[in-house]
Amino acid sequence: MITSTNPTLTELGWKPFFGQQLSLDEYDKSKPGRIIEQHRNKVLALSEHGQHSLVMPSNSERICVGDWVLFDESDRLIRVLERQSLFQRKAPGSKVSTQLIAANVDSLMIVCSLNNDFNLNRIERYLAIAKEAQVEPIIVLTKADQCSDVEVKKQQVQALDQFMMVHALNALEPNELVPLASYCKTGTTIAFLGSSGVGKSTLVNGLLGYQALETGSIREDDSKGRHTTTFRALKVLPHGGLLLDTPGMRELQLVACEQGVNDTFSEIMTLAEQCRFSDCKHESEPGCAVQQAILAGKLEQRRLVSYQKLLKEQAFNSATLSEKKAKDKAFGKMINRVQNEAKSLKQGR
Ligand SMILES: Nc1nc2c(ncn2[C@@H]2O[C@H](COP(=O)(O)OP(=O)(O)OP(=O)(O)O)[C@@H](O)[C@H]2O)c(=O)[nH]1
Ligand SMILES: [Mg+2]
Ligand SMILES: [Zn+2]
Repeated sequence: MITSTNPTLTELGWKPFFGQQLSLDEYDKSKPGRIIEQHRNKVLALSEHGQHSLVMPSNSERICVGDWVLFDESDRLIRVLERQSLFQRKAPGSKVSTQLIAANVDSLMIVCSLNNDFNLNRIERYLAIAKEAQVEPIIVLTKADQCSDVEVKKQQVQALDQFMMVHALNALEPNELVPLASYCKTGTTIAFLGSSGVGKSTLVNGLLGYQALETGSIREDDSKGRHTTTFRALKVLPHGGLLLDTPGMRELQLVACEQGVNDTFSEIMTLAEQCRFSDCKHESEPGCAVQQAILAGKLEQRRLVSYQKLLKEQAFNSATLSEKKAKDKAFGKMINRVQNEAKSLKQGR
């Protein structure tokens, strides 16, 4: 299918990093495409030639929206290209696994509304996954039209990191989206993450200039969203920026995110270098520079509590995951051994 509106590879976010991964044979025989939607039994990729519903091999690697893939002339997936960045979390509920959220993202818009959803601890969670993936975070505080102390809240967010970009706006007002539009450069992929009902899809629609995505009202009693968006989708802007809308997350449990957490709380890391003991837990040890900073009013107690909580959480989840991997591996080995024994028994018979 060739139409004049198909984006070029550059407009889809193709970079030398991806091109370098192709063998000569793959250059000849395969086509690159970007995953724009992923459903239970359907994966959509967009290429220079249009949309392709990919045929997935049964043993396919894990894939997520934003991935660059190679496929053949019958739209059969060949392989997923190495990712430049990846957001992941612990799979929700009691499942012991990770869930891939988005791949090859250049900037992350962390969306938080200025009503009851406003929560600094939650913003820090999102910051940790952005830092872990080495992706630039931008904070978007929506529903400024429904908040009486916008500047105070904006300052609280800015205090988390003085160099971070923080915007407060009414997402329903096109003029107020102009500062966000400047991030949407050709070939740049911007993901939107945040709780349900904060206005992620409203922002994407506003930047696209048309109602590409469904949006939904929030509950009146507790301002919680109704989980209107149910799948991740990558939308291409007319000039080639890419916007990745995601369903609101009930829980964002960190996994394999130690560096991201440390980078999010870099002032605590700096203070910790001055603690008397190199393994200081910043609790009641003598000579703790972190506790001294709290006493002197230079560090918020909330920051330390949030830092320690996230650090513990990611360590716990990472440990559970590697335990499960080790168990799975041992189980796999056991199955192999039993099969081999059965084979040699048969041959011996
Ligand atoms: N007043 C006001 N309403 C807004 C703003 N942003 C979003 N809304 C409204 O909030 C509701 C939820 O917006 P959505 O864009 O559907 O939220 P979402 O983050 O995509 O939610 P999920 O898809 O459930 O994750 C809709 O009724 C929007 O019109 C804003 O800045 N001000
Ligand atoms: Mg939505
Ligand atoms: Zn200390």
